[in-house]
Amino acid sequence: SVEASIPEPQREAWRKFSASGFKTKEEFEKEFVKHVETTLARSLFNCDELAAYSGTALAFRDRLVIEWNKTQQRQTFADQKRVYYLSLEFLMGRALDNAMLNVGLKDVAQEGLGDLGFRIEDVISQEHDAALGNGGLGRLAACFLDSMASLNYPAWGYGLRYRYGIFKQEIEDGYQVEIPDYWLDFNPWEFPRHDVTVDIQFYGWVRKYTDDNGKSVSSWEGGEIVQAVAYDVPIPGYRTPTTNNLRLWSSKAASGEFDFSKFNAGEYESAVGDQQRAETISAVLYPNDNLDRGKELRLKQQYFWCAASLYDIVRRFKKTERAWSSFSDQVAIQLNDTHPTLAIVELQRILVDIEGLEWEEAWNIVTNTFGYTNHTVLPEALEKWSVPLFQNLLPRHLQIIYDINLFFLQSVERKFPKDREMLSRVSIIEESQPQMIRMAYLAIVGSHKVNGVAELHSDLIKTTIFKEFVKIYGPDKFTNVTNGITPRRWLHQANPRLSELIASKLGGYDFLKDLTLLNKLEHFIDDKDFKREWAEIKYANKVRLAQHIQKTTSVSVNPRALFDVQVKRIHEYKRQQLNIFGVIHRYLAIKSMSAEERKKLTPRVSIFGGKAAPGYWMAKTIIHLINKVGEVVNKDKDVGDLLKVIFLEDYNVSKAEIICPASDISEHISTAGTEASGTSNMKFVLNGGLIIGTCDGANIEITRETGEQNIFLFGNLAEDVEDLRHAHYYGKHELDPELKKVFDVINQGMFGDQSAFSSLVNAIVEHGDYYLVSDDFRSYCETQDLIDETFKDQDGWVSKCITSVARMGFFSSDRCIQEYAESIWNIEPLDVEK
Ligand code: B1H
Ligand code: IMP
Repeated sequence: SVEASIPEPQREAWRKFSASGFKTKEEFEKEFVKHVETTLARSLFNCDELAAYSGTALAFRDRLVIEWNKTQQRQTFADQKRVYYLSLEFLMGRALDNAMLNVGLKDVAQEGLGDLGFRIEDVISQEHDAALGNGGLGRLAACFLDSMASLNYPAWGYGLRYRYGIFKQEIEDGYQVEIPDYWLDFNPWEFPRHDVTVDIQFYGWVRKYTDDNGKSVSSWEGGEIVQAVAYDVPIPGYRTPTTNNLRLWSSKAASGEFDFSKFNAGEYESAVGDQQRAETISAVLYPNDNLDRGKELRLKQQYFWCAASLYDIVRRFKKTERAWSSFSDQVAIQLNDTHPTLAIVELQRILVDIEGLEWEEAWNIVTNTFGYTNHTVLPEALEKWSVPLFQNLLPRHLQIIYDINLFFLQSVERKFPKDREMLSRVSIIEESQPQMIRMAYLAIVGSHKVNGVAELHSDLIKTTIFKEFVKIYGPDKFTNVTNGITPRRWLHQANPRLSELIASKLGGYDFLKDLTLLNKLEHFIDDKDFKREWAEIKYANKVRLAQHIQKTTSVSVNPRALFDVQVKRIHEYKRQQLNIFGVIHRYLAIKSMSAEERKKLTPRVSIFGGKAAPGYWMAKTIIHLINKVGEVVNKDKDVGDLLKVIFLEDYNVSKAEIICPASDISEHISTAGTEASGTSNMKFVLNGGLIIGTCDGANIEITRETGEQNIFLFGNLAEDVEDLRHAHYYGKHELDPELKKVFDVINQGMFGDQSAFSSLVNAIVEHGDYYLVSDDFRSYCETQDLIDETFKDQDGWVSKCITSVARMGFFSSDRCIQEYAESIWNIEPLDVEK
């Protein structure tokens, strides 16, 4: 082994000076000052809060790096199976607070920073969010990394190092404006590995020939080369030495590609142009949530990242000198949606074309290695790539896909000899003009397990989009792993006071490692002091959000009012339009109330936040309407504190950490059967808020766990959606009369030029109301009235919140990762005590 080859004296010298991290306040201060003075070349006299952030981050980074190196060595020595999580999105948010809490030195840093003249909250809030994702799917990947490290699984994340993450949102005149998110100016959390590079090929052609042994071989030749450079990000587990690695690939022109002949010929600009074209691949995250647009650059991103990751994984496997047949005993690869499906094809290509394995043997290895997670049933989000585009960019991969499809269809034919139609229904190639490659089908065929992300969703994929595949493979290939969230970030970090109160009752913070321990909180349901403190913490969190609202929107809201929050990507299926129409309905009701009636009404603050994809006009119109309603309502003296409407700009992970602890009610109101899971629903309940929601995604399991009396469910069921849409289509649905009144005032110009909102209204009145807003409007409004009534009994309300939190243990991403580990990856945690 490598170790044995290093002589003892050398090892001794290394051991002697091997770095060790700070533990005390003084040691922290020493590290901080050292970094500010030498790494940043600043001094006491120009150390502003940003410099203080940098100094603190660098001090903590050193600590992480020490454990990170040891973890990687430990995992290499242990030589057991690893899991690789391939995701085009990792929505990490800030790293410093998380690092401090996970290594257990936040108190030390707080005191140290105090000595040096800084408040830790101000220092923490200097950090720019790492926003390499759109929404739930990307944040799920980040929670999974936290859980895999906290549970000591040997796990790597692989992604792309976008220069620009999801855009920053500003609101101008009520409209969304997108600002580029350049986040890499100072990023102490990444380590460039200029020595870890992979050349990635595009375009070119396939040459077929017979080798010396008479074997027919395909070789991919010509085309362009772009270089992938690794950037590594340490992922610390909570109170464990395990610090895993997230490897992000950045693109640059391959060394041979900067064409010096062009340069010498005076074509400086075109030489630089080549350079820039290569860098474009990892330049920007596609800002679409639940939408596939089929752009060539996106396909390039996907192949670039899959090929670089596969090369790295195969290289690491080859160091073990095992037989190929043991590949899937050493390697599990999880595909976060279909975005990395090319990894399946790339592994098959490596094994067959480069390593010379027989097709069958290679394909066995491939299918035993991969697992595929589906995150959506929305047709517009199911990835398809046009065959001509693919043929041009990845000619050899297209051939391999054709072969995979051929062998697959042959096996289907053997199984269903009489059903010719079946073949075209399940073919990986859709016979359209042009032909399209169905990536979800390819992912199913190339994996040993396929899972959905909540029970309803996993049932739906088996009975709708993938039902033919259940017939072919049997039901066991399809399984459910309900999503989860990390309680470290979403309780302990976001809501430190609640976490502390819980710890005081449960006798410590073990619940952060085993969230089911929360169930002991039910013993305190009649404890008056406990409930009072609970309510005080919620109030303090609402005050903090109210201050943020005041600062960013100049609107004052009363923290005693009911805070009603809907923050998530803006999408018609998530139905922010239902919410804002409900707000208008409430506004009209208030305007027509007597003074007596007004006194009885529960004051409410309706808070919205979320980004619209830049090209999604309907979503942008919804944002516009929310803002215009806010302008009218918030300045209406007649209404005062009874109703306020707020749109929070630029919703992101760090803002979610302020918003989630401050809600009384949050809205998860998607058309039944459309939201695969949702994860913010879990975050809000874990922070002591209740939910208004449809019977969709994880709402159903939250109800199962917390009890029907603790959640406000409304609306039609998934099983009825098809019939309802049908009724709309044949004009058999009458617009809800209360909703009609809302449309009337919009059309009369109550919120400004009505033509700005006509598409939104017409989608419901004239174009079939695909998302069933009218069908659910009445039960939505009635349920909101019930919430008003329930909120009046504050003691009863707090009881519901405590009971719900006590029953949220199931939704830890630790539980979720353990399910993946046992039922899909077949991996064990690594003993870190040895
Ligand atoms: C989810 C996406 C998604 N599902 C395509 N699908 C994308 C699809 O850039 N693209 O092309 C980006 C994202 N995102 C979400 O995943 C679901 O809508 C949520 O319900 C779910 O909670 C989340 C995590 O499973
Ligand atoms: P890789 O698996 O070769 O990518 O290496 C990842 C990390 O594992 C390295 O940065 C080292 O910290 C560690 N590592 C790699 N090879 C060895 C080894 O032979 N012995 C111990 N640790 C190793």
